[in-house]
Amino acid sequence: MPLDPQLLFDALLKAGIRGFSGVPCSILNDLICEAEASSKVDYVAASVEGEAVAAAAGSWLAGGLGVAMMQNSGLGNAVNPLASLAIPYEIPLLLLVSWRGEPGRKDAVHHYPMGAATPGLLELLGIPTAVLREDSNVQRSVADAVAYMEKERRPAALIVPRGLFEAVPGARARGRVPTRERSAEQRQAGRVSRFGGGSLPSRTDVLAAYLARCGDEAAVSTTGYMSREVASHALVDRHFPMQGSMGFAAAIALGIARQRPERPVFVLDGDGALIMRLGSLATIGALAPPRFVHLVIDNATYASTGGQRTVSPSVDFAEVALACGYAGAGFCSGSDGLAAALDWARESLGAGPTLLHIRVDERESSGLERPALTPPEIAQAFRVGLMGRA
Ligand SMILES: Cc1ncc(C[n+]2csc(CCOP(=O)(O)OP(=O)(O)O)c2C)c(N)n1
Repeated sequence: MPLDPQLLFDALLKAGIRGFSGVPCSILNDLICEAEASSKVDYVAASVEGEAVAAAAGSWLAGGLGVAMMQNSGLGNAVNPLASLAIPYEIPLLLLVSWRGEPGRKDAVHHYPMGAATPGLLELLGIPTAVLREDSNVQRSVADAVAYMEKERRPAALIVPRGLFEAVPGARARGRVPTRERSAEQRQAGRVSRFGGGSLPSRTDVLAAYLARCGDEAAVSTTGYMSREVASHALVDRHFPMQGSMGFAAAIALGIARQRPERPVFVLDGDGALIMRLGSLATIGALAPPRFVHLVIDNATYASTGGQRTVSPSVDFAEVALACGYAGAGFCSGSDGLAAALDWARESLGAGPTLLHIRVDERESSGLERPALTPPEIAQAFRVGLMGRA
């Protein structure tokens, strides 16, 4: 006898999970429809499974608890933020993974390789996994997974096979996920604010100007030299200098913003990192967190790995952000305009997500070390700092 999908939704609620995010699978359709429609939870319709993991991590960093839902085909898309963010930073989050291509069951051929690999892949990552079956006590399985997550401060996974849940007839996204089309006026309204003059600043100059204005605010910085430099200021009760999960700084910040919408959140992104996960602009633009400022510090290189060229010179991040629904976007192309650009970005708080693209030169501070604190210490300090603040 198939189970009622409401059982799983209720069990997740009972376990204290409120930050739902995911990429759909037909097996999880009813659950996702319920998450979209329910006012008791928050649902982030992610652009890719790794973004769902990063958003769930952000929920926890802001004092909540999240679940990332995905088809097992997308587990590969989630491995990087699991292996380099959730596990090393000891961030509990639940994975709800459907099981296409389960060995011994008929399915589309392209699902078989991942179907065979799914439990082993999770095991290789050291993520304890339970397979839900028709005779499972769903509430107990969820409660056990969450108890483990909170005790061990690690991710845990539940696998949902095909046919386990009876399909709710006509279940369709009834959505609180914004389905609003942007009006012609809104599409027209977005204009890039331009700042500049003088030579290009360095990343260090930008960071100093940013800290002078916004140093008290919560911020997530991208992997590599950026986070090393942020960490050198030792403001871990408000800055999360992420190492790993390249490209997902904005998705982590989105998870934070959804958990704590009243708090401003800044992202200190890199051009290479943003290009890697450009899809997050669409998610953020659509969900429109009101106090979200996305700074893209663009040196046109992957500086942290030796200065190889990125394709950023041909990418207009500000226009892309506006096209994705950001409320405002700016471009700063010279030191003389830096202060005004950052003031403009700060003043945009409350109006919806804003992206400020700042061109910098390739100068680097010398002797930047990795953060002195361990990843779990950083995550804990940030979480405590954020939870303790109004
Ligand atoms: C998924 C993944 N791919 C590649 C890397 C290696 N890596 C670390 S930092 C970095 C460069 C990031 O470039 P950018 O975002 O432009 O920042 P910059 O280094 O220029 O400050 C790369 C490629 C990684 N950590 N993770």
